[in-house]
Amino acid sequence: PRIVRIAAAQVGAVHIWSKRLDTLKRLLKLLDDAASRGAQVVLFPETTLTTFFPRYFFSDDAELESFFEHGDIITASNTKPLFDKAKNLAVDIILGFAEATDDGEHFNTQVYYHAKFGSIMSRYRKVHLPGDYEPFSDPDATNQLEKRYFKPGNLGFEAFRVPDLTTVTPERGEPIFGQMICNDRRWAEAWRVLGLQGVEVVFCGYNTTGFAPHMWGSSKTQDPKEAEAMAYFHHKLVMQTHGHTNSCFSVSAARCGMDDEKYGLIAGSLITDPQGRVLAKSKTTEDEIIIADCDLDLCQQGKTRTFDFARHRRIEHYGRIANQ
Ligand code: CDT
Repeated sequence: PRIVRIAAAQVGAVHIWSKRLDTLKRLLKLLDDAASRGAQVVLFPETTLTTFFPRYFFSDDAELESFFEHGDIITASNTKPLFDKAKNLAVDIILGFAEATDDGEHFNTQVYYHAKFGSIMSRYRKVHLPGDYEPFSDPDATNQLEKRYFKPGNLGFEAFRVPDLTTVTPERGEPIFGQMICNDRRWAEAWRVLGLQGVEVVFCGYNTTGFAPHMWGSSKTQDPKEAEAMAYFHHKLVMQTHGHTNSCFSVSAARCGMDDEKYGLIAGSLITDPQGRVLAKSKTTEDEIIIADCDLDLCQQGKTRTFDFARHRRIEHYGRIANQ
């Protein structure tokens, strides 16, 4: 077996008025909890450090900018304590945050930090940005202005190998990880691009609204309870299905709970195996660690038999996927 103990750190409500230092303290505690349970890798959610700000329209640029991280994420004052703790505990972390680059671009980003190396091994910028550019005219609507506030990711879906986590055999090598962010998980293309690189674990942080009728359009249910149940169902469905058809584990971490005491985000953080089975699932809508031992050798059945891409794919029929 090639076992890696992986945790997802679910983060409950973060309000627009929450102090960054208070949120950071919660993240440090989650990291301590995960480390005390032997986690080697801990995934934090999408835009972990603030409330999910794309639900608001900001006309003031300075206010909008305050939700973004500037400079080197490892040493910036807002985030340094988290990376320092990861290094001291020798636990790798994956952190989602709103990134402002030195040349003024904005991305919805997630990074893999290798504790022993003390550096970012892989940076991913969200490709599929949901929602709209313009806010809804209805003042009661929940917006999702990701298309306004972020540029689509420009780094692609790059799988990467991570040393020092588990036994390495000559035939398998080091674990192969991949990243995506929230809405990406609903797109088969994102998974398949990682799957084609032999990915063994896909990490995905998310903020998923439990009820947003304006955003969904009128065809979806208008009943809040039913809508929330559907949001949970679809989240689990895509993680199990796409993980299975790409013969990999899936790890997902929710930013959840009732932000600003009125905007509900689903929980449902999840770890699934290549057969689509649930290994761990959150029980609350609050800060919570879920954890599982993931034996990466379990990817082999799918990769060499059922979903052996080299033998079974028929790419002559797939042209439309890339061309339209
Ligand atoms: N953050 C994010 O990408 N949220 C989207 C909501 C889209 S509306 C269904 C998601 O796919 O969960």
